Amino acid sequence: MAELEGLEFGKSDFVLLDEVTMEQFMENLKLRFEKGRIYTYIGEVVVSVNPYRQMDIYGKDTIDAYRGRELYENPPHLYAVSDAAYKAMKRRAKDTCIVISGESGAGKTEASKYIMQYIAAITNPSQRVEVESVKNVLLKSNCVLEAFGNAKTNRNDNSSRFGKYMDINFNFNGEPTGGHINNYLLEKSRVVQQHDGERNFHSFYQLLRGGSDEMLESLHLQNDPAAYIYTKEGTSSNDRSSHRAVMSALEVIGFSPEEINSIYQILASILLLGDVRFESDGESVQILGLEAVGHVSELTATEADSVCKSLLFRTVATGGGDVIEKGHSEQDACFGRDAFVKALYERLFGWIVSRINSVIEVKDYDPALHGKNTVIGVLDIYGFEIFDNNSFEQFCINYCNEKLQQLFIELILRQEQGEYQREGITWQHIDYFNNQIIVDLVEQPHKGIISILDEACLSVGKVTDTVCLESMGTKLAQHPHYTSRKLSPTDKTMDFQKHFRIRHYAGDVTYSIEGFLDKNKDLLFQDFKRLMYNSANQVLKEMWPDGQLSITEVTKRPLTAATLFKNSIVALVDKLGCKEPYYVRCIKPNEMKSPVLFDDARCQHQVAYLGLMENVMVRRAGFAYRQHYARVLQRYKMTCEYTWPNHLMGSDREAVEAIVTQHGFQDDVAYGHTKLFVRTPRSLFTLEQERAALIPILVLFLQKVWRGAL
Ligand code: AD9
Ligand code: MG
Repeated sequence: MAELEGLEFGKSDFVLLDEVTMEQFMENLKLRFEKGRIYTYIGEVVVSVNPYRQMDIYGKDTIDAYRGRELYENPPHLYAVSDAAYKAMKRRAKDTCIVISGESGAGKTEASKYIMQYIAAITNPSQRVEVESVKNVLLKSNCVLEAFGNAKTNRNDNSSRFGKYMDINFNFNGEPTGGHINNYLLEKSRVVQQHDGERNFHSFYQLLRGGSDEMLESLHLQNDPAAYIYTKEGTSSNDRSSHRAVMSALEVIGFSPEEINSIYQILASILLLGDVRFESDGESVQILGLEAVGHVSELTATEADSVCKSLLFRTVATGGGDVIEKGHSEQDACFGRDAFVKALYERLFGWIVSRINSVIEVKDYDPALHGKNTVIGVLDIYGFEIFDNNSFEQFCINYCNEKLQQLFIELILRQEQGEYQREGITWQHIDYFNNQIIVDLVEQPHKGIISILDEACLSVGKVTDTVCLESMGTKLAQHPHYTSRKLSPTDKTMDFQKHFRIRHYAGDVTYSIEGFLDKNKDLLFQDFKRLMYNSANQVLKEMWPDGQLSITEVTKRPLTAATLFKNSIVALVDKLGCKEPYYVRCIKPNEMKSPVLFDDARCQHQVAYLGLMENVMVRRAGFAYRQHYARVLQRYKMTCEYTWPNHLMGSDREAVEAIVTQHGFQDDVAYGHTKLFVRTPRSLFTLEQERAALIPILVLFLQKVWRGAL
């Protein structure tokens, strides 16, 4: 529980609400937001409301105030949980993680950056060069990953279009020695298509607006995003300065000039490929825009003929073991080109991440010599998404949020239960919605949606999206969280041919099945892979190791996109599950990016689906407040005649018992082995009020002592 601030700022911990009702919760959240208090606790969980304005709460003074302090000694802040995670890691050699969740635009990425800045600021006081360099790379990596992985969406001008989990490694001294970044499901479809009012990834505009004339000329580009199909939507005023920042970050991280050049050659190739068109004369298909193809071949260090061939033909193995070249239809050629540029971008992004990892990887660490290598993980992953049109990407993202919610429930309950057991106090059960049933709906082998999708993708005959939807409708008819129009014929908002709906923990989402199978298959013609593998550019070649297989060697079907994603999320959850978790739950106050507007209905919805009420209830089930005896004594000893000015009891626990008894709330507490547990906040307020009333008297008394009046 946080240090009690003045009540004009509301309650700094939701467990201190007089009653746990939605009304009181919202009243407190709103009051604090209006008073500029954007952080509030639920026990050790930080609830954060996006202020949409620069707050003067992240400077050096604030960092110093939180450094090494306990959670309740200062007003709620991200720095306090960062410090708690750091202390747990340093003092108890625990691996910890900070999980940041909330919907798009709620402030997750900003929070993750403040957390990293805090950790960087409090470590390596002796300024050791190797440690400084690791910290520098960790901080600079944000700038690069945001350039390549973020984009303007209708919800957030700087929306992360990938999930990120970063481990920071520490040596026995608590100094960062390295790290590792995992990235999840980059939204690569954005490269070829964006919703109205949205943009492509920042990197393209930064290059076109910020690249020097010389650079653009060598890349065969014009300095105008509107000239390219992929970037014709909007520019932003800071693209130019961001380009410089990214270039310098790449250098600091350790990318060589050749590597940096290759990155921009790939971006340019993508932009140029976007403008390539195809035309059919009824018999064969031709490329319109051969000049662009020539530039692409130069930029990718491949033969122009081979580029053309990969765009127009695919090599297939016949049943008899022969290899033939089959010409594309116009439609196939477009599909192939789109798949190719998406894969180029995705592999570029993956390569950048692995290149950063190779720089910050912990090398030569010998636990026998250096002690245990501990880790703090920071998770900043896309929040729950409900759009007007929800597709495969939203399905994956929302599944991921179900998994994280499941982990939250498990860890928070497990932690709570663990604490009661350790302290020898009886645990009381609390009812909460367990979303395991929805997780199962998506991921269960043979029965879940992912299995049904995979089955449709792997079947020999041509299964369409609609047929797959039909099959889902039949197999999942009984599931309480699944609806299709067939099951709910009167529902006019759903199209029987197209839609299915999942009742997620965060609300109902109607998905359009269109494109699900293609996105799940994620087919890329082998010819493109071989083309890239045969590039004379080593960087490019390195990104396409699977291009070395000849067509007759490619026998195994690759795993589908949904299964790959599921596997990576299951691995992530396992990783988080064995660490001590800290949570930051972000709330977006309004849709207008306004610093003054608190949209009650929107906020209440988020509070409900983030399970914050349940969180408060679990935290209070039994006991709202718990604290070590020594701390309780220190804070409240002045309120009891047996403990002030000096306690004459045997132990701290006995002294605390005396305080509790004097104030008459002995029926409201339990005595753990090391901590006092208080059931209702009211008891604590009695103590606080008494303490507050005594302080002026005490100050007067001390002033008199100083003046020698006594
Ligand atoms: V998404 O799921 O990646 O689309 P996030 O990451 O939750 O989303 P982000 O951190 O990018 O949201 O925050 C959105 C915007 O809100 C930022 O660009 C800032 O303009 C603003 N923001 C968020 N947190 C803060 C803050 N602590 N102080 C000031 C903030 N502004
Ligand atoms: Mg983000």
